[in-house]
Amino acid sequence: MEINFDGLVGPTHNFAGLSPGNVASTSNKGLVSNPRDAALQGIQKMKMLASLGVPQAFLPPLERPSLRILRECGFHGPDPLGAAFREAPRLLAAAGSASSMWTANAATVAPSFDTADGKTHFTPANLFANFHRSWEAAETSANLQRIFSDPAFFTHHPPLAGGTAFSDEGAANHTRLAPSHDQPGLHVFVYGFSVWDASRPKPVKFAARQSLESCQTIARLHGLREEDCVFLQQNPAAIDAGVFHNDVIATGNENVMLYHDTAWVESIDVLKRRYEKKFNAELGAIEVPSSRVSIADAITSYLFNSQIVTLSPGRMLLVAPSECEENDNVRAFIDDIVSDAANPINEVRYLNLRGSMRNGGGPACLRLRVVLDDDAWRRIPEGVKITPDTAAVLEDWVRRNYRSEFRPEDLADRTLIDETRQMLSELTSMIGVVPLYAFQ
Ligand code: SUG
Repeated sequence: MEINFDGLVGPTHNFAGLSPGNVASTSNKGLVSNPRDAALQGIQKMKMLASLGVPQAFLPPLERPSLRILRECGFHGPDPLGAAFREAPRLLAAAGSASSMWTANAATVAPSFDTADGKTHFTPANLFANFHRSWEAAETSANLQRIFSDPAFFTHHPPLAGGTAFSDEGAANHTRLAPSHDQPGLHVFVYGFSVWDASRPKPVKFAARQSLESCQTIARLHGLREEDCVFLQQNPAAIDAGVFHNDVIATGNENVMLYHDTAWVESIDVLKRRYEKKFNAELGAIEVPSSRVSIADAITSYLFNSQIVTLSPGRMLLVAPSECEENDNVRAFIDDIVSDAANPINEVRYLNLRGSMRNGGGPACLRLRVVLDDDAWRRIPEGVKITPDTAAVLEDWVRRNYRSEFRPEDLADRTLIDETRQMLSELTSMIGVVPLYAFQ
């Protein structure tokens, strides 16, 4: 079964405008955020999916603001937050960003039946493309090892080294296709640039975040067979329009691939052929033409950041952000998908995830997909699994602890360190996975 591990929105969720090439992040810079609402919206999504019988878990937020980051950058004094605010405000914004909530960027995952050693493999994304996100990798890696802790089932690789040449953004640029989740899959890796092949086209306005060579390295490390991997290049013009990850322009589930006609340099035929060859079955390719949904509509609505989830064999649900419902072109296209019996998507639910959306994070950004069998799922700590009880405990914890207003400059507030540490300690004891936080 496929389990969604959603990132819990952290208490310092704010709009610092840190991600060039991510239209929402840059255009909402400086807005006042509401971390409490954003976290509750995320929990609402988890509850909704769990109530439909889709297994659901969560990954805890990283500690932010992080004194470790500030100290590693030379702020050792009694008030590192205040000093960084005065001398290096962008550094403080990075040390305070709640960006670990977008767990589609936490790692790339390969299920046990696809890998050479028969274990589930994880490579945490190094996130080298953005300074504020590059700090996540080490902590995310430690947390994944605590949650997927049994070495008989799980293999953890370190985040890729090698600097920006091996830039990796994790599952946001990776889709696993298969007739059903419980079968060996076809791994679709999407990259934005190649370090070593100068003939590949490049975006001109924004930097591409994922290299071909990082994708190939992950496939090798995970022990995937060559014939089970497809490498597609993101269309550089789409990156320049604001498509900073593949999951902003395409999404797949089992035998379905929903994609915009501007998504890749290669034609969909490449993928169709590979799918057919491996599974002796047809890929359910749903193309969204620019004539119906422009690339600008795709980016503002985040249609392709919807989650497609299997409710029962051959029955899929589209979990779309409410921005899709508000856009006439997008809503009309979704209505057509849902009413077309030729594809298995026969239901849509629109969710309000505005807090995360304003930083360029839709439903699919907020989750890391992990395919596990029952035995492996039993190895996961119960405290991170979403049930009506754990969801109620989490909601209560958020309501009691989160601020309802947060400005980027609030990161300079010296009381924030104790405030976040106290609440994260409480979360750790609720989850029962110790120690999640080093509090250095
Ligand atoms: O990396 N935004 C994130 C959004 C990540 C979305 N993830 C996926 N598409 N899978 C990013 O650009 C903005 C933070 C700020 O500006 O305060 C940010 O990091």
